[in-house]
Amino acid sequence: MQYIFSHLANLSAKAKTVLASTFAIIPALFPFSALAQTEPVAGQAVNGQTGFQLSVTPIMDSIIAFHDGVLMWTITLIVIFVTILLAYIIVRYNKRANPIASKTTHNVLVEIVWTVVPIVILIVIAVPSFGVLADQQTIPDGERKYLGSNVFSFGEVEMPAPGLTIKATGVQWSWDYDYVDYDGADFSSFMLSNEERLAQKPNEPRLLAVDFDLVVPVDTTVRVQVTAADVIHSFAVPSFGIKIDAVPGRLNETWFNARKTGIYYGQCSELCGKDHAFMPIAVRVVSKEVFAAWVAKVQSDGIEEAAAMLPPIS
Ligand SMILES: [Cu+2]
Repeated sequence: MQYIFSHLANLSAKAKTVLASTFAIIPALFPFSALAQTEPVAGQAVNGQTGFQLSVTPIMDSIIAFHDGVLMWTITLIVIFVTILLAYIIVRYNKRANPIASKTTHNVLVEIVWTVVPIVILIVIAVPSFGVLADQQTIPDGERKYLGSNVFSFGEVEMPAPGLTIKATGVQWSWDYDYVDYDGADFSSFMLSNEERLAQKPNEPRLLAVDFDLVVPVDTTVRVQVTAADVIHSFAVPSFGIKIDAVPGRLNETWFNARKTGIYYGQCSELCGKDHAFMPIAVRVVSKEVFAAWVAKVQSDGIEEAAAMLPPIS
């Protein structure tokens, strides 16, 4: 009996060492870029995707550059360092290898190092992070420059002042869009049920396709004023890098400038009730000419006629 127990203890000590060293080499064998096996696309998630959707705005460029560049390297190095430290302590200072424990309780140098190093790490993360946040919060005036994918620059991407303002109102369970510069151009956007989707928009994804898309022109700064009619919702489109709360009685502002035509989906991102998952946002980015024709059609003939003039998504 005694023999079995000591054998088991021995085995578990060995297993611990093996486990610890395995965990230590995993990050080295699989750099994070190799973990993403599915190529991301812009506008919607694809099966098996682990990273972000592709970016089509300078804000999302800066979010991706900050995440993949500064953050990922920082946390990967910390994980590797802590894992190696842990493995070393398990091997070197277990009861068998180190039967008489040291009585050391304080070490001034070590204590200073483990206080100062995390502060330095936080500052390195905070500086570009605040820059990215400030970009998101500041509507372009035509003069301010934006970080784009160089989060350590002081701004190198020029952005025109808003050419279009849209008011988006979160409603249980739709988004109401109002093109405030165009009289009469306002409509509600509801998710299509699966039957409706298969009948009307078979090439668009389930739970994301809506009856009437939010149509905007390409290469134009769009100011989005966001509010809600009932409870708190949140207006978010991942490929644009925007996510802002829609609060009743309050007007929040965000902006985007999409550089590529196409359709970009988002979802309500604040738990707002039973159909929270079923109030998607579909933004259709079209050429400036198509937008001008579309918005004129909305004003003259209504949203249904205008939606019919846009080619179906292939
Ligand atoms: Cu909602």
